[in-house]
Amino acid sequence: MPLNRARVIASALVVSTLAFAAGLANAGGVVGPTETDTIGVFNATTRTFFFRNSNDAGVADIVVSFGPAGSVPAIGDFDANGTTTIGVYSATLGEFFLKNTNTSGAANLRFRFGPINSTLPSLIGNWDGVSGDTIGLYSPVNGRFLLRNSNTAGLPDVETPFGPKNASPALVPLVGNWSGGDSIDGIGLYNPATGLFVLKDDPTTGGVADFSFTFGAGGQGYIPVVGNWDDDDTDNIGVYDPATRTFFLRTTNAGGVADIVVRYGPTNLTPVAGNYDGN
Ligand SMILES: [Ca+2]
Ligand SMILES: [Ca+2]
Ligand SMILES: [Ca+2]
Ligand SMILES: [Ca+2]
Repeated sequence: MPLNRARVIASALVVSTLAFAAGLANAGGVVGPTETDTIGVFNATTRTFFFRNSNDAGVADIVVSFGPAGSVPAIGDFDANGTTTIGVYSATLGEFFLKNTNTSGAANLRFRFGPINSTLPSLIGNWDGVSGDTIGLYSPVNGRFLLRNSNTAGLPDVETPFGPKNASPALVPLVGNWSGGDSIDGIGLYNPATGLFVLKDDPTTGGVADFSFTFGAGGQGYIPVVGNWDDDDTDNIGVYDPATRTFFLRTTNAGGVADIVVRYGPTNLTPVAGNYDGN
C-alpha cells in the first residue's frame, strides 16, 4: 500500500487565460488499481469539496461543504486510517478545522496555529512518519517550513529552511512522500513562473533538493497538485489549469509529458487530491 496520502497545498486560486502547451499525452485518464490518490476540487465561495475516486472524467463521488468563509483546503489522513478527509485552514482566524469523515458537521479538531490574519500558506503532512498527518505553515519571507507533529495548538516542532527567502513570484509549498520507503512526507516548492519543482525528502533539515525538474509551462496560472496517482509507494506531482479545469498528472518525479490528463469540474476552482475511499 502507499505509505502516504497526498495533499494539496495550493492556497491561492490563480486564474489562467491560456490553454496548456501542446505535447502532453494520454488524454482520457487512467484509473489506478488500489490505494490510489485521486483528484478533487474545492469551491472557495461555498467551501464545498467535490472529490472523485478515480482519475478520470465524471461527476463527483463525494460532495461535502465545510469550513468558515475565507477557508482554504487542508485535507489529510488525520486519524491514520488510510482515508483522506476534509479540513480547512482559516488564515483570518489562524485556525485549522479538521474532520475524520467526509461528512458535513462540526470539526473533530479545531485549533490555532500561527498568527491570526495570516498570510502564510498552510501545509498538511506526516512529518515524523507516525500517527497520520499534521499541520504546518510555510513562511515565504523566511523561506521556512514551520511543522507541527500533533494537531493541537502550539509552536512548531520543526522549522526547516528550504528554498530562497522572499522569492518573487512567491513559491508554492508542496508536501509529498517523494521517494517512498518510509511514511515521512517531504517538502517542496513550485515556481509558477517557470514550472520548476524542487523536492526534498527530509522535511526536518535544510539543504539541497533531492529532485529538481520542470513540468508544464510556467506563467500560465497553473496550480501544483501532489498525489500517488499510480499506486506505488511514492507521491508524484501534477498541475491544474483553472481556466480549462484540466489536471495534468505525472507518475514520476521528473520532467516529461503528463501521464494522466483529466478534465474535471467547473473552471477556476482550487485543486485537491487524496485517497478519499481508502482504495
Ligand atoms: Ca483518515
Ligand atoms: Ca505524524
Ligand atoms: Ca506514485
Ligand atoms: Ca483512492
